[in-house]
Amino acid sequence: SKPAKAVKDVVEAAAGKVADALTPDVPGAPGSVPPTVEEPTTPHDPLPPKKEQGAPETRTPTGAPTGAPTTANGQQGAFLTTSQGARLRDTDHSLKAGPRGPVLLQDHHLREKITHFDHERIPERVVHARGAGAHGVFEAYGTAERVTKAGFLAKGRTTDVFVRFSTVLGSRGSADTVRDTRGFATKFYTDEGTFDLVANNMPVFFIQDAIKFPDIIHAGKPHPDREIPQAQSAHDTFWDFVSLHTEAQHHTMWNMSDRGIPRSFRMMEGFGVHTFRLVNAAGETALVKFHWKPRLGVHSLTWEEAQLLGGMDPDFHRRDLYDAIEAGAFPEWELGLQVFPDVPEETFAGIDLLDPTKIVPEELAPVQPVGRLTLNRTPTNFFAETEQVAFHVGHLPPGIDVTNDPLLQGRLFSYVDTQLTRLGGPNFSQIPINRPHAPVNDMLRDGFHQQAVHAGVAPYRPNSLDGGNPFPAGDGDDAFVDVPVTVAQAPKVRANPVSFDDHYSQVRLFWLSMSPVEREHIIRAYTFELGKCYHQAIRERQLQCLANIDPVLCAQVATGLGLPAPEPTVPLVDAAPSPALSQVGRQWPADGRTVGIVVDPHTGLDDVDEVRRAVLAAGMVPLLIAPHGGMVGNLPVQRTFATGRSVEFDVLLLAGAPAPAPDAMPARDAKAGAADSGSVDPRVLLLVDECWRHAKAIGAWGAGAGVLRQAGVAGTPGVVTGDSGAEVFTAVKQLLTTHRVWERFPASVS
Ligand code: HDD
Repeated sequence: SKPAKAVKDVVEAAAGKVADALTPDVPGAPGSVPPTVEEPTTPHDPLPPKKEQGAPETRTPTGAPTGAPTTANGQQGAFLTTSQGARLRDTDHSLKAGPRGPVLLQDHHLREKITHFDHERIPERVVHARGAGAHGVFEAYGTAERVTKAGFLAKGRTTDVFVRFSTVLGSRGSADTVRDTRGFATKFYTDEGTFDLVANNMPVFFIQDAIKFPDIIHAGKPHPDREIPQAQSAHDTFWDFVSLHTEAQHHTMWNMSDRGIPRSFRMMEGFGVHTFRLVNAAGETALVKFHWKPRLGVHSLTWEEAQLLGGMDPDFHRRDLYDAIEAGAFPEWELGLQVFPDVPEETFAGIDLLDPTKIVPEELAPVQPVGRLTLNRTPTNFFAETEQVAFHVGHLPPGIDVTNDPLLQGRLFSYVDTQLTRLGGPNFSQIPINRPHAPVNDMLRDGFHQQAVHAGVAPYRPNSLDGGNPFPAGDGDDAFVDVPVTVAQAPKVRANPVSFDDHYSQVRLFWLSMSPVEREHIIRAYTFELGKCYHQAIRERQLQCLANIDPVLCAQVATGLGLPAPEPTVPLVDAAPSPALSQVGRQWPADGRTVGIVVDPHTGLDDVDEVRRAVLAAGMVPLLIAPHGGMVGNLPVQRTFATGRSVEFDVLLLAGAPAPAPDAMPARDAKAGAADSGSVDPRVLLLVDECWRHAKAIGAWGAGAGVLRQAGVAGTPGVVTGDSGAEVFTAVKQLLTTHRVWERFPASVS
């Protein structure tokens, strides 16, 4: 893991940058710079791109840059031009026969501008349409050298990466915080060819054979008649499918768990799901599963927060990722490997390694760290990079190969195929974000959107006309290795191995590995989702699946639905729980969290600046919440009672007890006729109430402590008071290491 000093440096850098970002340029404010407003009328060259904005260079077959201009910066010179570079005087008026006359067909600028606009959209991804990307770097520890010859995993090697996170079901404009699996796709631009690790935040998949992929996606997407619901699994077709294809029950349970509603992309694990085959320099092979482990730990939203955020900030995860990177709080993950001997049965501890609905518990095969990923740069242009990036599970460097997992085999076909429609032809690898950083010398030619000007006359092998170029790599030339596994002589069948028939034992393992509070969340999620189904038969069929997982789970969901709980139809097998599956009970770094500080402009401001600085020094982001915008004392206000809602804070601090403002909503207590109603702004009471319900730490000092009493939460677990802001923040910081204060809600299931 990261050396302590490096962590400190990052945190300090983050603190400095956040502080800078939060200091407004208010004339007269201490340290402010008077604004220089320039009218945008004087021609000047466009702002230079940030130095890191350049696309990977176009390279010659020998790897030397061609000197061709990068296409990342499509803005050159000071003047507006046509697409052909002719300068334009006017782009606001079409060419007409007199000011009141009809528009002339000869207006080539008008036609070019509108035609291009008409074709700006491309088809969204058929799955994973909603996403957010970031650039970064991967540094290898060298610990994988024993099992793979992949150069990017050699000790000390650093490799540029681009990562795209996504939801699966929703359209491109859907909300970030829906209950769904998250994609976690990483493009490693290695100097031996691109490696795409196209992963999810869950280690298992709904189906065992790629031939069912269109079916599960048709079932999960909105109903074909009305195209609702958007980005939801809480509907009949989804539950119809997963209750009929019981292999889906394991992945479904992950979705119903807190993993389905991550707090942040920065706080998600990633899993390559399939077993891959590695080969080392000596030609020895091993089977592996890839894991991403976030430095900040795995944390989730509560379901109510996720729902509120869907309306209040549908871009919550995207914003969180970009804000963190731009504040210098770079998200980090370790890449880890679970390594298994490459035995002919392709099993480990009795678990079939080719079955993508099964995990190997980390307690049986520890995840061994092999390198660190740091995301340190946001994209310059969403469309050019995040939208056009094209991942493919078949983009593999020497040292990594596939296995016969039937889900992986189908994916090997689908990922190139889908880009042909989405990116309009076979040359998508030439789009800047997709260009390999290794020299490319293929014999692929022509096609839509060809960017390369291929020289020579003989794109075939062998040839005598181009001097024999290009040449196949020989031994010692670091070529890709197709591991020569023996393919069994077997009859052609449409069938799965018998071991694939076990659909329940690992779902039960997951359930048994959850803490009581996580089990409660799972019960509520199933009850909510099935409660949204219209068809009684589907609810009953899914209850039968739950009965085959656990009687308590089934009984509680059945009670919520008002249906009888069925008896299991398969024996319930008790496996030893896997603590690694639970998110609760461990402590994690708390940096990168958002701290809301409620201030009263009239009193209690003395401590606030000190607390704000302590928050920054802890690598967290303080947001001051006040009745009005602008400044309170000499401090900038980031949220008002009108613009701020509890869901954007991980913790709430109360430095004061602001009285109701004229624009406040009616007080709850006023309705109830409570004696002390009206002394605190009801929006502050709502903030406290929601933070409390969402199990967030709350701290107060001075007049703030009175707010806790009025909100009825004083003295409850995770609600801290003290003599000074510094003392309270220290206690709250400690609470944040476990992310939530679940002790507030004694669990009813064990
Ligand atoms: Fe897939 C996109 C992950 C099974 C077919 N998939 C896609 C993305 C991720 C995954 C993260 C988004 C990539 C991006 O950000 O551009 N998919 C997975 C995982 C799977 C999986 C972890 C199982 C272990 N996928 C899967 C199957 C098929 C596909 C079985 C088809 C047979 N997936 C696609 C696709 C997509 C895609 C249609 C849509 C957009 C794209 O590829 O580029 O080809």
